[in-house]
Amino acid sequence: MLNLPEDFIFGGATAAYQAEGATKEGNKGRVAWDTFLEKQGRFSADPASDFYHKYPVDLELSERFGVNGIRVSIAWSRIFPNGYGTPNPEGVEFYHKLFQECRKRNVEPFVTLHHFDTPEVLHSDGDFLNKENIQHFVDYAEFAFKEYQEEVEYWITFNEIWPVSSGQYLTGTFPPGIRFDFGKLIQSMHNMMVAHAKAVVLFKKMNISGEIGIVHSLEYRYPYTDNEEDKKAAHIDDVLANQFLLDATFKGSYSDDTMLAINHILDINNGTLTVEDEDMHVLKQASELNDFLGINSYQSSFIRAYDGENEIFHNGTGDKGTSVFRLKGIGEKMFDMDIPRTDWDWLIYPKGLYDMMVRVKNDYPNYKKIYITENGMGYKDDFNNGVIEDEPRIEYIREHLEAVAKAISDGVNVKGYFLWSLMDVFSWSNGYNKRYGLFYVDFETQERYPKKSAYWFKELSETKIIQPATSVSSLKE
Ligand code: BGP
Repeated sequence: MLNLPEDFIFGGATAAYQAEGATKEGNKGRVAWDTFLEKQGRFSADPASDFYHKYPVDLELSERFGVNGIRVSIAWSRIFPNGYGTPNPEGVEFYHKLFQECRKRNVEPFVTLHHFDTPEVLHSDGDFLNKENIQHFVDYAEFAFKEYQEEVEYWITFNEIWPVSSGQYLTGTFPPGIRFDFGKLIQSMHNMMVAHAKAVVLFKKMNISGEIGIVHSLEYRYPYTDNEEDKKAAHIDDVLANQFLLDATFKGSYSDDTMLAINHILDINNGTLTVEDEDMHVLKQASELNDFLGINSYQSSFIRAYDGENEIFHNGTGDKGTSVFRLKGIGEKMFDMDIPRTDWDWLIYPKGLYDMMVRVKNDYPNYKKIYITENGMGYKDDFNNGVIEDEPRIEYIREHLEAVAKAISDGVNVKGYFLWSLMDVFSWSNGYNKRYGLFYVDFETQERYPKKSAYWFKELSETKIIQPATSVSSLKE
């Protein structure tokens, strides 16, 4: 059996919009998601997990179950309801109380400034396609660094630039719901990286204690077959989702190989990218200043060459086998390999996580350290009188932690793992039936129930030994 290091963080992850609920309380400003979800009418971010009121319960549970780190995000629109201007005292105070509670429970907060929830005023003014909004983000970051410097040691600028930009401009599953606009997609990713870089440079200039990094969703792309077309397709898809952002983060420039693939994608799809000298200057400056990289990883992709028209069907209901993802001149995601997948068609392939960590170490040797900031299994948990036997989730976590332990023994500097999610939360494009938590949330009563995985995680955190699910002797404490 494999071990994890003594000083390892055994964390749980959340995000403001998915956990807090209370979207109309405390003078919070609206976010684009509020309007987007109202129009869809499927579900809303109220009540979510009511973390706005229940955070003391979740942190008490964390402490009791060996969770010694938590990812939370600040809702920008609680602090600045319109994205800029005068701070809202109730919002500012809420996060002071939250961080103090984390300290009280010995749970280290890793705080994200932007987890998909730009204030609506700025979002409808172009979000990060509008360069003025970069400055609003940096001003908000500066306020947060100053205000919470006594309580927060670990800062994350952005959560997942690829998924948020592709949700907005490629798949249309995020507001403003635009599809197949590759120009906007890549421009948004670049501009968000500039915003990240400016915030990092500022943080270091402010000379306050603590560390700063970024979280990328990094999912390995493998060719479907060994033929040259599929290898090329997997490479182009990888550049779009992974390499473009890794280059920006750690090289502070886009390599020729990266730009070849990006220009190919833009040419085929009639898009353009504008990059200014000033942007590249700040990317370069920040590239040596990141204290850590957060990797979010849930699945891997197997890509086959594809030259037909763009076509995407998002499986947002858990009807296994309904996903379609084919991009013109890039590639098509394949699902018919002998690899298990979740009901949402996410391929369970822990080797992909291992390969990605090793790749970061080899290709971006200035990465300093890695936290796995999200990994976990969306599952339709069976609630049986308060007992939730979620063995498939334990198995999923176990296999991925083994990949982490193996990467560590192969020289990758990994310092922690945050399970997505600490407790069940609201899922952006799937609603409430896709559960990930260690703690089951009854969304009507807001009661929490530790799942079998929580007992397993507690043992793991105490022993640092990655055991099979059968090691959990009892579901009662
Ligand atoms: C990541 C996001 C999280 C979370 C997770 C699970 O991309 O950072 O916010 O939602 O994915 O995704 P989903 O809820 O779509 O299953």
